[in-house]
Amino acid sequence: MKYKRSSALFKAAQKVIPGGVNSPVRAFKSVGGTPVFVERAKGAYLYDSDGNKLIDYIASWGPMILGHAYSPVIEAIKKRSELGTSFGIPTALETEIATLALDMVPNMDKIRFVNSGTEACMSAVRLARGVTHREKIIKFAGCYHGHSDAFLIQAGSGAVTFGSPSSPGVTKGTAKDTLLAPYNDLEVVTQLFKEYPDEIASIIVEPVAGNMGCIPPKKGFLEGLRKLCDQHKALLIFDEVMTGFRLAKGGAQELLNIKADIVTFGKVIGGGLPVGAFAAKNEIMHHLAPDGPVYQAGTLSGNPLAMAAGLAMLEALNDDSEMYSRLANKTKRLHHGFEEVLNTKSIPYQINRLGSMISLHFTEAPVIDFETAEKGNNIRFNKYFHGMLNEGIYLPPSAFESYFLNDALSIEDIDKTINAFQKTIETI
Ligand code: KE4
Repeated sequence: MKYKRSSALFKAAQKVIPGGVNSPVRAFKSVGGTPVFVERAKGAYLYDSDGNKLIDYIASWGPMILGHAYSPVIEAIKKRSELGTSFGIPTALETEIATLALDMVPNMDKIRFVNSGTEACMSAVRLARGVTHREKIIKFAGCYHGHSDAFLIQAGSGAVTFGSPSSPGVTKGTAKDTLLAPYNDLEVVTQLFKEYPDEIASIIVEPVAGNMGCIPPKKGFLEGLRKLCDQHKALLIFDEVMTGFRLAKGGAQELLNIKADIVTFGKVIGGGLPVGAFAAKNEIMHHLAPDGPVYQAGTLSGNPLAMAAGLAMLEALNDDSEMYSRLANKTKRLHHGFEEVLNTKSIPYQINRLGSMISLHFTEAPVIDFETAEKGNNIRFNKYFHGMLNEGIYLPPSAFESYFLNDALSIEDIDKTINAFQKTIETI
């Protein structure tokens, strides 16, 4: 498929926007080639600027779980916009969506809305530090919690890995307070608590990792983190920006039956508009301004349009108890279809899947953390990505991303995707 118009649009964008995009992954740097520009989308389909119709497997990186331009959300936005788009004054609507979200998610008493997943995670860490009066946090290599300085830290050297900035502009002072451990590795976490007794405010973790491809937690991993936090009086933050309202109504806490102390949200909770949120029990949330001293604020936090979109989305999810099993079954069908194709070839591969999150890795060994994810054959992945795009399938443009299925995908769409894979596999 030629991408003449997208290339022209990309050139124009590069003149006025850094890298031509407002978020780096969209620039196709990791898979090469020219990024596709999209004109519109409806249901499971994207319509790009070159007139191609593509089956979408990123769903805007998660939010479009019921498909694009989902009518109840569109109607809610239209209706609300006529009442004014932003006030900076409380509205009853914020209480409505907060109440519904807290009904759907277990174990939380209060929720604060912000404008992105980054803001939610950044605020959650500040809250944990404010509550515990401790400064260090533990995160896991390959987990992504947004672009706040404390998270842009890569593993240093040595078994007990010290953080070092993974981006210019992040100071060594910041990095020293972020400790790294490999995902699914309780040993290193245990050792970090020994190395830094009473200094660790919290562990922040993606309960199901989605930023190294999809990596489910090993049996006992999250339970182990829960135990270590209880032992050392640190707070366990579940970053559910991806998994929240996607894996189940109550997210990973419900599906995996583990209680976090603070949970962050994004993506689905905003129905496609900019919304993040973080939630906790009263005894933690009462530390947050204006009740308590931990400061956090935002001009557009609780924005009525975004709240209207999010509320319509959550209402739809709350009313359709079959949705999650339906979506998980579609993901399973895709998984088995890919496996059937791959088993006719001698290409090493791993497929990781949980609920409607899935990823394909061209590698021999099981993908259980960032190190094993990095062993994937990227050249092969890039050929796979472009091959599928040429067949009209839009996958995440990076081997280190989860696919996000949406409920507008039909069985026919899934089977078309499997057929596209059958053709593509011959070329890689
Ligand atoms: P945002 O600030 O992008 O809304 O959320 C940051 C974030 C936090 N936590 C998790 C687990 C996340 O996956 C994200 C953002 N996800 C990426 C996709 N891997 C967003 C895509 C992008 O950066 O453009």
